[in-house]
Amino acid sequence: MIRTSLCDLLGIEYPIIQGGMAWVSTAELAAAVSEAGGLGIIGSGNAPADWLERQLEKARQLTPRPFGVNVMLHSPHVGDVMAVLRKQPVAVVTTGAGNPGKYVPALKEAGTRVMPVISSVALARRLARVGVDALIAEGMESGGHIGELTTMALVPQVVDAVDIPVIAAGGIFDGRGFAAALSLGAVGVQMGTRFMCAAECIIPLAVKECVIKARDRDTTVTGASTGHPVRALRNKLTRKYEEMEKNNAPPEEIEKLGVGSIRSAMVEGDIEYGTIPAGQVSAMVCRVQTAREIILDVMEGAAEVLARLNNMVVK
Ligand code: TUI
Repeated sequence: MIRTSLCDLLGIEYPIIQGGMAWVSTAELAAAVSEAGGLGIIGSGNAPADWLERQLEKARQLTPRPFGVNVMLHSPHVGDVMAVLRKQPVAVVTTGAGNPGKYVPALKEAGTRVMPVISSVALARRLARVGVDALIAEGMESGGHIGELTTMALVPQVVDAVDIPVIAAGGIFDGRGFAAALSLGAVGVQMGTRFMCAAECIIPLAVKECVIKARDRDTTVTGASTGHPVRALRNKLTRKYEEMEKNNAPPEEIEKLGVGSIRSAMVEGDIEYGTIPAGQVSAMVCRVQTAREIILDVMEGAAEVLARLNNMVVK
């Protein structure tokens, strides 16, 4: 089995973190991932603070193991969500879609490990200086809000720029991706898309079926003209985006298309006019598996890859 410094930093068995996906990463999924030896994350997305409080309670009932919360910094509730996390500290906070710098001191004071998701070297350097514990370098293969660089290009640049642990995200599905991440200098991986199809993930089966059916070119990036590019599975909504972007519609109009649309898909099951954020590895997801099966497949696969590569070294 493979252990890295991330296992000791977070008190986990396997260096695999589950992505904090809005309306997908609920207490059920997070607890299952933590119970299986990874780090489960509750995704607070745009949800209000009382939703998070109920999720924290549920997760604590389901597992005594450490878990984390992802804070989406664009959320209108970000202040209240941070206040909950100061009152009821969790082991780890990850952040997305912005610079969490001003929240770092209070989270650290509460004993929480802070691991922002970043998509550029500049923000990685800035956050390393304010004392975050690790960085999650996310390439544009990911689902959801993305930056410009691929995982292959971003991870080694971030590893070289900072002296704190780096976790790779974006485009990682199995032991091959895990081993690749370690090769780039990462101490672990974050995976989102594969966990969408975990048995313990409570999203509608219709959404899981879309991920399972997806082929290599079935994700697209919408909203680039608004400054908030989002990778999602192609459907009627992404076609509407494409049409509006082609016609140079005003960014405010395009932005409106997305409001509430992740919830429409993930809670209401609207697979046509909801947004289904999913990464380029969707094509590799071909069945529902438990969180434990997913984690063991990645870890066993990675050990095989590393052994195979080691055999190529000529002494
Ligand atoms: O955050 C994500 N994935 C997401 S967030 C989301 S909902 C959303 N809706 C509207 C606007 C924005 C988000 C759906 N999926 N992943 C982590 C991630 N963070 N990817 C890229 C970034 C990022 C981008 C810019 C992090 C920091 C950043 O900083 C800009 C700055 O302020 O310096």
